[in-house]
Amino acid sequence: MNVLFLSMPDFLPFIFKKSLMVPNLGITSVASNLSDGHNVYVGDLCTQRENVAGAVRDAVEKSKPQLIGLSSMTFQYTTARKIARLIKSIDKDIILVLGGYHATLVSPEIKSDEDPTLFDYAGEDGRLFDFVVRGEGEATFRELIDALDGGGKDFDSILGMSYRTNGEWHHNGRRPLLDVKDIKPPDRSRRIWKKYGYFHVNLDVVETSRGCTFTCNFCSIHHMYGTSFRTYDLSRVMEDLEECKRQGRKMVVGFVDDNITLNPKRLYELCETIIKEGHKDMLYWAQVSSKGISSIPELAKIMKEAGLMMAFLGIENASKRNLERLNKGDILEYSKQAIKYLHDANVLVAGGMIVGNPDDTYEDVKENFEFFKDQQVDCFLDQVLTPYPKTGIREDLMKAGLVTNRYDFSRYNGFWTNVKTKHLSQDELAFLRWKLHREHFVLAEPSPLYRDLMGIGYYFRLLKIMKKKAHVWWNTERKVFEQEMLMYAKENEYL
Ligand code: B12
Ligand code: SF4
Repeated sequence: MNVLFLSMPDFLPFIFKKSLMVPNLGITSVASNLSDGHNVYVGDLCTQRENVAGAVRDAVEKSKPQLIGLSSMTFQYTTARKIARLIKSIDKDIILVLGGYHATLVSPEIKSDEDPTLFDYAGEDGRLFDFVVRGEGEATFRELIDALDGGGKDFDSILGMSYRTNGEWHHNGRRPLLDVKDIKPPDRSRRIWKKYGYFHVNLDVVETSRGCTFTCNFCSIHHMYGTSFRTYDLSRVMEDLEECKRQGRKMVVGFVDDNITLNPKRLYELCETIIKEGHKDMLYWAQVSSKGISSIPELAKIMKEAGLMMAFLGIENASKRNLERLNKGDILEYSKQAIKYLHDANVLVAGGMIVGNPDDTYEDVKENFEFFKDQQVDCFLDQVLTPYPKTGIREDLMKAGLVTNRYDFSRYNGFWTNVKTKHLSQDELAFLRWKLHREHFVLAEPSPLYRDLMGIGYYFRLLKIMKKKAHVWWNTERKVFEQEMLMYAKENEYL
C-alpha cells in the first residue's frame, strides 16, 4: 500500500516562517513501525510554509497514496481540516486518518459536552475523515494498514481507533500504553522534504523517554500517557543519534521527552554515554524541570560536556500562589538553583513563563518579567495561560467565567490571549504581556552568557532590538502592538 503522512505547517506566529522548521517525530515513528512491504512517505509541512497547497498536491501526485495520515495538535486542526478538504478534492477515494494530540483529545473515554466543537463526528469532520487514531499510533496504525491491505474489514479489534462504516462512527476501546521495547527507532530516510533547521543550522529530534509523572493542570499529556514514565534503552537512543549524524552537516538535536530530568541519574548516565560513544560533536536542547536539574549539582556540567547548549526550563511563574494553582508545587527555589547550575555550566536557559492566571494584576504580571530579568534568563518563553481542551485549568477557568474565547481553538497556542483575569480584561492582558516582553526582553541587555555564546549573532540581535525600538519613535506603543497583532493573525493562514 502507498501511505503518506503529513504534519501541519502551523507554528508560533512570531517565529519567521523560514527560520525554524522542526520535524515531527510522531509521524516518523508511526511510519517506521509499519509492517514490511508498504511504500511509506513522510512530509512535514513546516518545511513548505510558502506554498502548502502546492506541496500537498505535489506529494499526492508523486506518492500516489491510497491512504494519508494527518497529524495535528489542537491549534493546527483548522488547517488539518482544510488540508483534508483539499485531498478529498484531488481524489475522493483517498482514505484519510487523523492522529496526534487533537485526535487523542476527542476520545470517547474523555467525553465532554464540548466534543462537537473539537471534532464533529456527526458533521463535516466525520465525513472528511475515515479513521481517527487515538493515543500512541505505532501499533494501532500498523494494525489498521494490515487490515486494509489484507482486504479485511475487521476493524473492531483494533484498540485505540475510531472508524466509520455506512456513515456511522464506532469507537473501539482504549489501547494500553506500548512497551517501548517494541517501538522500532525512527527511519528518517522516509522523509520527502529535508530542509529542517533553525536558520542555517540543521535540526532533528530524538526521544529518550515518554511521559511525565507530574500533574500540572495546564498540560495535555496525561490524555496521551496518563502519569507514566517509560524510558528507552540507552543503546536505542545512541542508535538514533547515530542516524541523525548520518544525515551529514553539523546537527542540533532536540530531545522531545516531556521531562527528560524525571530520573536525573538516568540523564547523567545518558550524558556519559553520549560522551563515551562520541556524540558530543552534535549540539542538543532539552526540556528540563527545575527539580530535576537542581537535584544533582554536577548534572548541568555533564549535560554541557555532552553538548547541551540550551535548556527549556519550566519556571512557569514567580508567584507561589500561581504555582499552586497550576498544580506545579512550590518550585521557586528549585528554579533559582537550576538557573544557577545551568549558567555555571554555560548552558543557555530558555525559561517558560505563564501569565494571565486568575488573580493576576498588572503588578503580578510585571513581577514575573522582573524575576526572569533578575535571574538573567537568556530567552523568555512567555505564554498566556491557555485553557487547552480537557485540562483541569480549562474547567477551573470556565467555572470562574474567565475564558474569553471558548471555541476558536486555532488561537490555542500560548501566544494569543483567550482568557481574562479578575483584574485585567483580555485586551489589557494581551497588551501588557506584549509591552513587558519588549521592555524586559527585547529591549533589555542580553545576559552576559548569551552575549558570549552568541558571538557575532549578538550584533544581529542588537540590530533587531534597535529596529523594534525605532518603531515607537514615530508611533504610539498601542499602535505598534495593534499592527504587530494584525500581522501575526495572518501567519497561520496557509490555504
Ligand atoms: C517536542 C514538543 C514540541 C517541540 C517540537 C514540536 C514538533 N515539531 O514536533 C516544540 C518545542 C517546537 C513545540 C512547540 C509547541 N508545542 Co509542543 N510539544 C512537544 C512534546 C513535548 C513532544 C512531542 C513529541 O515529539 N513527542 C514524541 C512523539 C513520538 O509523540 P507524538 O508527537 O505525540 O506522536 C504520537 C501520537 O501523538 C500519535 N500520532 C501523532 N501524529 C500522528 C499521525 C497519525 C496519522 C497517527 C496514526 C498517529 C499519530 O502517534 C505518535 C507515536 O506514538 C509534546 C508533549 C508530548 N508528550 O507529546 C508537546 C505538545 C505536543 N506541544 C504542545 C503545544 C501546545 C505546543 C505549542 C503550540 C505551544 C507551546 N507553547 O509550546 C508549540 C507549537 C509549535 C509547533 N507547531 O510545533 C501541546 C499540545 C496540546 C494540544 N492540545 O494540542 C503538547 C501536548 C504539550 C503540552 N504540554 O500539553 N512542541
Ligand atoms: S512537568 Fe511538564 S510534561 Fe510534566 S506535567 Fe508538568 S508541564 Fe506536563
